[in-house]
Amino acid sequence: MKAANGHTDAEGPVESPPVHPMTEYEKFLFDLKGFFVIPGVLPEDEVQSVREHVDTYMKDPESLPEHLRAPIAGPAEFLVDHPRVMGILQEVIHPERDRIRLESVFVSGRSAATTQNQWRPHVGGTNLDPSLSYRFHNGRIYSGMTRIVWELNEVRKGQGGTCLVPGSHKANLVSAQDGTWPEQADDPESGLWETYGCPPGSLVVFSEGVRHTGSAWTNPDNPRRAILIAYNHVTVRFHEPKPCMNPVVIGGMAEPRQRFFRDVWILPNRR
Ligand SMILES: O=C(O)CCC(=O)C(=O)O
Repeated sequence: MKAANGHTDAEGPVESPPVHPMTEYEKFLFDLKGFFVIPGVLPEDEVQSVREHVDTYMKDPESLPEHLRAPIAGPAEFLVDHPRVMGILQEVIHPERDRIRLESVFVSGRSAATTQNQWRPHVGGTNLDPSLSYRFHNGRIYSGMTRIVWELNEVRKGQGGTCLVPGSHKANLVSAQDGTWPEQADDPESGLWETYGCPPGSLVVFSEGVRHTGSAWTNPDNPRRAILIAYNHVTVRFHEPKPCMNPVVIGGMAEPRQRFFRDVWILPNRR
């Protein structure tokens, strides 16, 4: 028998932990715009311990035991399958947790002192590549690569958060895939770009198919500290594996979380 929300393996059904379901309004926003923000998901104590870990990882990774040398290890490991994230991914990628992979992670640490040109718009337009596709079929969303951003510091609107073109994951007449995305639309002043402000511990969710870019961090009071995680359907992979997500780090995680880093296949050998 198969668990409602889980998978079946040699040891029998594996129950998935409970998730916090995505709301109907969040689904509406994700379909309409390709992204949405949930302010203040993490309480202050969690933000603080994750931020401390990320700061150490950025500044002095060698001081961490080898299995904790990754942005989502140790005190940040719980982010891998945070119930708020799983509620979203199980709605937009696949209802079964085992059909979801975590394929890439990095830290964005831009600041007013060090920021360089971050304006590098990419993706956008209906995309048929499986990893960047966004489709709606038979009443449900099928999102390929889906980006989860944990903003650990305050983001002031227009001062360095991710910028996105709402609805661009579904644009029909132009596509970044075939090089027809208009240059005019990429101008930061084109009026097409949207961004956000949010308190520490907020969650930004977007389809990687949305045209998006980083932007210069101009807030002098705090740098950006964000963990950007890419999830995808288990049958596809877009990113080359990150060196930080190596067997030592993955092996240090709780077993159910290790499953997010399985190889890219579903069907086991039967003969
Ligand atoms: O750093 C950012 O705000 C944007 C990140 C980005 O471009 C991406 O996730 O592909």
